[in-house]
Amino acid sequence: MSNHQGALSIARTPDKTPDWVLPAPNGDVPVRDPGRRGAHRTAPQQERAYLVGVDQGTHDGGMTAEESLLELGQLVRTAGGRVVGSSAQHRRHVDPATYVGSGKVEEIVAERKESDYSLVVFDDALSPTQQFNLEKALGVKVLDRSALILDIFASRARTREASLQVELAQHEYLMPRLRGQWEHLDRLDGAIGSRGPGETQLETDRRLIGARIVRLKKQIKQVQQQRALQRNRRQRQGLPVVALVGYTNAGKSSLMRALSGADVLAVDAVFATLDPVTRRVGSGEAEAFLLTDTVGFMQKLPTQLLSAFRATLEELQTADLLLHVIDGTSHAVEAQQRTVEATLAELGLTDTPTLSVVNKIDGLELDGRTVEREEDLAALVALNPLGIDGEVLYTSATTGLGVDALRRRLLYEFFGATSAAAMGASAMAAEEARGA
Ligand SMILES: Nc1nc2c(ncn2[C@@H]2O[C@H](COP(=O)(O)OP(=O)(O)OP(=O)(O)O)[C@@H](O)[C@H]2O)c(=O)[nH]1
Ligand SMILES: [Mg+2]
Repeated sequence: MSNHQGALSIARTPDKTPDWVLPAPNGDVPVRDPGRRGAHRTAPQQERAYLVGVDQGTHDGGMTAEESLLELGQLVRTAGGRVVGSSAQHRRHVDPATYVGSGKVEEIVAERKESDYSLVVFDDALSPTQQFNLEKALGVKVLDRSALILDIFASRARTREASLQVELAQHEYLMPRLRGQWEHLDRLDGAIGSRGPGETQLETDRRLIGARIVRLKKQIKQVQQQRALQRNRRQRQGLPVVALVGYTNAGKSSLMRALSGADVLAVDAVFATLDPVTRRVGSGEAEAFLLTDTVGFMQKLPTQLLSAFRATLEELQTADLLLHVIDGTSHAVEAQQRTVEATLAELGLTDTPTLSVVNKIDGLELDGRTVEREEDLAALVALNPLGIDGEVLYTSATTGLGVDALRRRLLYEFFGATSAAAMGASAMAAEEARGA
C-alpha cells in the first residue's frame, strides 16, 4: 500500500513467491474438475494456463498490469486451473487484430516449449476477432478475463435467480462470438456459395440462443418482481436497510456473520457470494436494522454480467446506507476502492450515504505490533492510513475487533443518541474525528 504513512504497515509480508505456484484454494466452494486426461494420471489434470496482459501505462488509479495479472491468476486458480507463466507487453493501444503485437504472439508460441501451457488467458475482454486470430496463431484454447469470470460465476450459481442471470450473461457473451465465427466462415466459404453448412448451423445456433435470451429475460423479470415484493414486505416492517458492498474477498460475508450471527458462506475465494442475503441486526425489539450481503465487485467485470445481475443488484437500490468494506491488507487497496466507487456510480448509487469500513485490520501493524486492542481503533481513526475521505471505521471480522463499535455506529445512524451512553469509545472517537 503506497500511501500507508507513519507507523502503520501490513503485518503479512507480501507474497514474494509468484502467486501461481500456490495451490488452488480449498474451501466450501467447489473447485471444478477441469477434466483433462493425462497419460498416467491418478488425479484429474489441471489446465495449465499462460497469462497475457497489456501494460498501457495509464493507470488512472487503477491496478498496474502486474497487479491485474496476479488477480487474473487468482481467477484461474478459482476456476480450477494452474498458472504456469505470464507476461505483460507495454504498448499504448491493444492491437485490434491480436490484442498484443505479432512479435509478442510469436514469443507466446515459443513459450509453450518452456511451460507446456494448454490454455492462454488474456487479461482484458477480447473482441471475437481477436480471440479467433489468437486461437489460430497459438493453436490452443484462448480465453479472456470475461469468459473466465463468467465460468466462475456459473460454477458458483446455486439458486434459480443466480443461474438465470449467469446464463443470460453467458449467452450474451456468446452471441457476438458466433457472429465472429460466421464472418470467418463467410470469408473462407464465400466463393462457393453463401448457404454453406457452417452458415446453416450458425443460423440455427443464433436463433436458439436468441430465443433462450428472450426466455431468460422473461424469467428474470419474474424474479425481479418477487424480489420487489420481498422488499416491500421488509419496508413495511419499517426497518432501515444497510447493504454491504465492496471488492470481492474483502470480507463482506464475514462481517455479516460477525454483525448478525448469520450463517453465511465466507471463504478465501473470489465471488463466493452470488445471492443476496438479508438478516436483522439489533440491540432489542425497537432498535434494529436489516443488513444485506451481496455479490462483490471486481475491476474489468464483463459488462454482460453487471447488466444480467440487475435483479440481484437491485437490492442495493433500496438501501438507506451502504457499508463499503475495504480489505486493508490488499496490495491493490486503492485500485480496489476506486473500482467499487466506479461500480456504484455505474449502478446509480452515488447518492446513497456510504460509510467506509477497513476490514482485516488484524493483518496490520501499528508501531511494529499487531493491531489487536480497542485503543488501536482510535489510533487508526486518527492516522487514517489509507487517506480515505469521510468517516472510516476499522474492523477485524475474524477477531471481532471493532465489530461492536460498527454495530453501535450503525444503530446510532438510525436511532440517534438514544443509546449514546452505550456507544463505545471508538465509535465516539470516530464521531469526533469527523468533526461531528
Ligand atoms: N485476517 C482476516 N481475514 C478475514 C477477515 N475478514 C474476512 N477474512 C477472510 O477473507 C476471506 C474472504 O472473506 P469473505 O467474507 O468471504 O469475503 P466477501 O467480501 O464476502 O467475498 P465474496 O463474497 O467472494 O465477494 C475469507 O477467507 C475470510 O476468512 C478479517 O477481518 N481478517
Ligand atoms: Mg461474500
